[in-house]
Amino acid sequence: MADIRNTVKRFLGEEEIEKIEPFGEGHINRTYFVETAGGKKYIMQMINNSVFKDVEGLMNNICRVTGFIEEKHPGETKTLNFIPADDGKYYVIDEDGHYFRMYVFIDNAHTYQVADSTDLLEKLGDAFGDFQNMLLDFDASKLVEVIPDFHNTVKRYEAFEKALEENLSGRADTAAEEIAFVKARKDICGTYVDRIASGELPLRVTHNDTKMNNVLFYDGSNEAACVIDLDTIMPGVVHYDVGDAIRFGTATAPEDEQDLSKLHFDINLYEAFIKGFLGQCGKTLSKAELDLIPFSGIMLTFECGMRFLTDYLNGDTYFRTAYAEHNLVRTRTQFKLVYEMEQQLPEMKKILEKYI
Ligand code: ADP
Ligand code: GN1
Ligand code: MG
Repeated sequence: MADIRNTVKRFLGEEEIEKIEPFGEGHINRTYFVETAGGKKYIMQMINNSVFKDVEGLMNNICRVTGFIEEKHPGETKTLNFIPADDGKYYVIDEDGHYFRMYVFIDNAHTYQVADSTDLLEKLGDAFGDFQNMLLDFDASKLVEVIPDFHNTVKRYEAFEKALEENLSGRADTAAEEIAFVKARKDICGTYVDRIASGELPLRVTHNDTKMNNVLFYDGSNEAACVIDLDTIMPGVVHYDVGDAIRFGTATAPEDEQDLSKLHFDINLYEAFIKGFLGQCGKTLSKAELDLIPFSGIMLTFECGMRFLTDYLNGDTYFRTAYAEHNLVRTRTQFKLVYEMEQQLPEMKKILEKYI
């Protein structure tokens, strides 16, 4: 097995390493915190190569985007700062064939798994709105589509149907209610995909994984420092980013809460997010885009739940799980949120009007 210290060396040369330890809670990559004897701090990540097949393309995307932001805001910590390896590339392949990258650790900052206030959600909206603004004039044709059809909900539905038919895990009968929940919503899957195809909704540069724990907030002031986890930056509609942020940020309990009585969609958190987000980039959005913002939370939460369920049916081959029912537990939280958002859609629309 490859020695992780040798991988660190490829980035940091002969600097003496004090600490290398696992970090963070992501479902896809493996994250390590690295500290040198001189007190310099870094994040090193093992990139999940079965999810991200084209690591070269992925790192090119990230370096282009971070370079673009850094050029606009030099020295402001508005984005991540990647470290080149000894061969000048921004990733390293170790002896076991694993891909790694490294970037500067942002000190005195933290992430949230669950929101503790509307103030936080407004700041979250602000951070993602600002991210959208910074990339408005970025040439999307320079980006490779790292995971094709990532938020193509119609294709995600097809993948669900295939998983159900194959039932590789043999667990379909333990998820009958969740399967029925998905089937009853087949007709919503085309909401965004169809309008992209017709040209009604424009493609922008989107982050596509706007969970609240992908924004760092400074300790003390609690101001947003920067948006992280840049793997899935690709062309997309604004609703992917708004919807996924609503999915995660407006929930009153974590994504894998087992006690569903603790979990609700909190419309006050939704309002705060919309206020922050539209305050930043509302003026750049068309009427067609704005009209479909309230529904985006439903769509992205449904899609995510369907992906968890698909993975459960396939036998947990995509998302990292800690126990056998983990993906089913995640599915249930998502579908409870979808249900509550559906009930409150008219209210969500009214709130949007307030901030246009
Ligand atoms: P994953 O794809 O596994 O979600 P992330 O890139 O989101 O990986 O990183 C995982 C966690 O590591 C984040 O939620 C955050 O807490 C922490 N983290 C990542 N990058 C930095 C950084 N530059 N500075 C400080 N903490 C970071
Ligand atoms: C994954 O890597 P992480 O944990 O930030 C997933 C997202 C899901 C999310 C659900 C590349 O994100 O799409 O919304 O889990 N990322 C990928 O928590 O599939
Ligand atoms: Mg993350």
